[in-house]
Amino acid sequence: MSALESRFDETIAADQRIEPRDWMPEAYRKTLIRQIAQHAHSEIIGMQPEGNWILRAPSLRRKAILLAKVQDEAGHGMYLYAAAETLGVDRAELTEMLIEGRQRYSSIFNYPTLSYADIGVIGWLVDGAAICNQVPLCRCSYGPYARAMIRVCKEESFHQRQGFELLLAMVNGTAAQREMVQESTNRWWWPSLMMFGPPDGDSPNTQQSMKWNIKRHTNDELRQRFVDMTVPQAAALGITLPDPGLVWNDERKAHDYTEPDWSEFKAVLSGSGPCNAQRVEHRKRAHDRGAWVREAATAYAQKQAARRESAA
Ligand code: BYC
Repeated sequence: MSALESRFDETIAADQRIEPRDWMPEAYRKTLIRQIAQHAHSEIIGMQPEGNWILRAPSLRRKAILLAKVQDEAGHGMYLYAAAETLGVDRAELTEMLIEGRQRYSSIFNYPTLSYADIGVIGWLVDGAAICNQVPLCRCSYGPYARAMIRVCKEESFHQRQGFELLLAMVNGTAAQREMVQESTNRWWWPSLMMFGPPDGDSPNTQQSMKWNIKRHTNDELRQRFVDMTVPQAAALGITLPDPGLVWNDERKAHDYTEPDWSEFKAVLSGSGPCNAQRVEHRKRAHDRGAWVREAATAYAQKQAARRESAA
């Protein structure tokens, strides 16, 4: 083993951070690029289902909150692309890979938003699941990713609270509004459980990622944490989670729950979810329409650089 490899192993064993200029095994770099890029793409694609409701928000207050949230997601995507760039990849290259289907984004964003209750339920369940998954990533061994996660998690907590607050207003409204919240919860519950990834036995990356201190918990551990956290919140809303198998297990001191339909998860990952084609097409269209902005910014930067050079 080389001195560089030993230093890397010692840093990981001491639970310290790897920084961009440190030597790292190629497989560690690749795993991080895969996960961080997928995470960045999720933030960017995740703007679509919620953005769909900005023009139809029921009040100015709701519109301002939703606009701020969607803008935050864009910011998260930017921090994460910047973190990925410290590993030697280029943001333009990552965007190409997303558009060409060579990199993934979270399965959850391939489901449609059908009512305004979905905005609340996404905040509550989807951001709630994201927080559960991402708080441990603040302790990830790769410095730039861990630091990006600290800020992202703070903003996600606000997102979760705004979702819950919207739902509280709806469940205290009319019977029709309560029904909207229940119907939306019924649709988003199972895809939210799938966000944590396949069951541990079918997760090819978990073991190695945990050895490298990239992941701190397995997919099933985090899913369980999410279920346990969500049950009392559903009770506070007076909403039923759509799983008759969801019961407290006093021996395990945790809830038993029914596994989501993993064949649906596989289908969504392989491109046949309800909105896969629409999401990628929309991203491609927005990227193509932004070409002139990128060209103008590059031309401006080149001109400034030439000016500085001739002044020197
Ligand atoms: N969707 O070995 P595994 C958000 C893939 S929240 C799609 O367990 P790993 C937001 C996985 O990539 C969402 N693909 O993988 C919230 C692998 O395929 P590849 C974003 C999934 O990496 C609100 C294969 O399945 N959060 O952004 O150890 C508003 C086997 O899985 C999914 C993150 O990305 C999935 N749900 O663990 C707006 C968090 N699950 O790559 C935005 C960071 C698994 O080998 N990521 N796959 O072809 C992680 O924590 C981990 O990457 C995962 C998966 C837990 C997701």
